[in-house]
Amino acid sequence: MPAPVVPGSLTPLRFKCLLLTGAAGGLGRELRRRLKPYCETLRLSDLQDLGPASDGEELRPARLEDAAAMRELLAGVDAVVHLGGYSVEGPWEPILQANIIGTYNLYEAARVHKVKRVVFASSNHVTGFYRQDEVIDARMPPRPDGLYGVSKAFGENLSRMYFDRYGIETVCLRIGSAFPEPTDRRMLATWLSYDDLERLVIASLTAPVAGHTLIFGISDNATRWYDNRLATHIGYRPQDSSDRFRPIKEAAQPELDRDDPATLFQGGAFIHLGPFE
Ligand code: NAI
Ligand code: 15L
Repeated sequence: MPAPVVPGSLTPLRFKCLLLTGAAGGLGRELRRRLKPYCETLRLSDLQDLGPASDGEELRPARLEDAAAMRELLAGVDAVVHLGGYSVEGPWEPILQANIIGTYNLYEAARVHKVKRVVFASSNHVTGFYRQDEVIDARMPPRPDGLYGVSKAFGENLSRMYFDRYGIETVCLRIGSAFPEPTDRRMLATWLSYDDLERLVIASLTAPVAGHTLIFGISDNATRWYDNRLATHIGYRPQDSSDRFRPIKEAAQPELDRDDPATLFQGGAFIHLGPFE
């Protein structure tokens, strides 16, 4: 096992004001403590309670679908890590509000305030209908496995337009499964450790030239469905691997049902979810 990352040790302090959206969520809570050492002010936003502010933190509750609030939120920000949004397959309306209207509001505010770079939390579900026996790269067309995946594909395309028209750089992280450890056999391929998440976000924030880049967010897992060679300019080197969990996960789930599409497609169980209306 590699030595754990000491937060703040990957690069010298870089940002006067870094905005983290979705800061009350699972990954937001993790990145909150990990990103603080890299900035003078870490501005935290969510619609849920963010708890008390620590030194150097600024709490700014906001709903992504509130354009005026987003306009205020991005004032004075150097860069954004955009995690906020509806984070699983679900009904159309909240996905529309948070992931489509909300992401548009974020980029419009970024344009107005001349923010230079965004790290956007996209998802493996943009390409969830590729099969598990295919290895895909960022040039292959999206094949979303549901409305959630479509909304993340929208964010990827929207951010490309904001780069081409206005020069706002975005690194879209097609995150696999970022959890403390893999919870099932599928995650042996999709797992991203929290330390590697920090490495990926810091590399994306600090790469000298990021342009508009799609990168798959996974650890150095032996089994993987994603080829990141088109994104080596970002300089992300995963150091964890799901391999140490393999024996226990395979023992817990020895048989896979080959007739179940969730076993065949990369999106796993998401492909069964819905419709919700
Ligand atoms: P999460 O659901 O725990 O956190 C999302 C946060 O966004 C929540 O705190 C929620 O309150 C906030 N949010 C939702 N709707 C909002 C709105 N309308 N206005 C303001 N805030 C709103 O999700 P998690 O796991 O922390 O994921 C973070 C991001 O990464 C999400 O965008 C998710 O889609 C993406 N992602 C996460 C993966 C993972 O394995 N955890 C995998 C792939 C993508
Ligand atoms: C995602 O996009 C979700 O946000 C996360 O909760 C996991 O379900 C992950 O994908 C996954 O595919 O494991």
